[in-house]
Amino acid sequence: MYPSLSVVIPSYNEEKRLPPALDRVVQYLMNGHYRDPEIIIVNDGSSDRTSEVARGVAAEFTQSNLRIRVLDNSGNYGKGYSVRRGANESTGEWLLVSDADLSAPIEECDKLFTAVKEGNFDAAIGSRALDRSLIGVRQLLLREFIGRTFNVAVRLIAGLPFADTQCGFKLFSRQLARRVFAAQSLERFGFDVEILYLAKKFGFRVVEVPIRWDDVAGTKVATFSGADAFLDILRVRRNDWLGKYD
Ligand SMILES: Nc1nc2c(ncn2[C@@H]2O[C@H](COP(=O)(O)OP(=O)(O)OP(=O)(O)O)[C@@H](O)[C@H]2O)c(=O)[nH]1
Ligand SMILES: [Mg+2]
Repeated sequence: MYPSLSVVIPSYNEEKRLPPALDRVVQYLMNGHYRDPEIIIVNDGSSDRTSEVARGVAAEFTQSNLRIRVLDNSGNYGKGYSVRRGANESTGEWLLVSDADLSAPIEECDKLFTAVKEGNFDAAIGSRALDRSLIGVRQLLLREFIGRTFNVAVRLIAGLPFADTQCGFKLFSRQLARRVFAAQSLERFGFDVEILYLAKKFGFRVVEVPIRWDDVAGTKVATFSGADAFLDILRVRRNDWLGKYD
């Protein structure tokens, strides 16, 4: 029996990048081999027409077996908040969290599934760092440098074994998602680190998988939020010391 899959897409001011991305995700799920496919777009207080364009696409599929739902946050609460909300409201046995720009082509989801199946893992996370020959369009050098530095900090401070925790393309089992998102406290860009830290703490098995990736112009991440993510690594350690995850 094929697994059921929910795709969660956190979206902040994505009126331009979301429609072509949704087209591709819809194609993938309609031609694919998943039972009960579902797409959940979490609109995080966008000031543009993200919600309207997403609802427009959803309306085209009300008669099909593909469910498309749009959740509107009442304000801009963060990517971490939005992913948690989408995860909690999704129903699939498996959950793919994907950025709205589809820098990781949706077809790479096959690779994540192959990896979890072969090794009996609870999650597979897409990685830009394991095989850089798979990167087509690279990020600006400064961005890439900050990303690498961030991941060194994650390894040193949070003790995680991964080369890239921040890639917006991750597959979680329902069991892992239920447990980990319930314990999540960080709601902005450091949440990936917390999720992976909690997964490890709770004994789940996570595999990092090299994927194809192309930078797409139009970033929604301000430099300041990037800096705050560094503090998030420390917050994870502090929370654990304080016993907040027990
Ligand atoms: N919910 C929510 N999502 C956000 C916010 N800012 C960005 N996002 C989403 O997070 C995802 C990643 O944002 P991007 O702008 O693609 O980030 P990026 O700068 O390209 O970062 P990389 O793709 O890792 O290089 C997209 O789906 C955004 O819509 C936010 O404040 N809230
Ligand atoms: Mg991006």
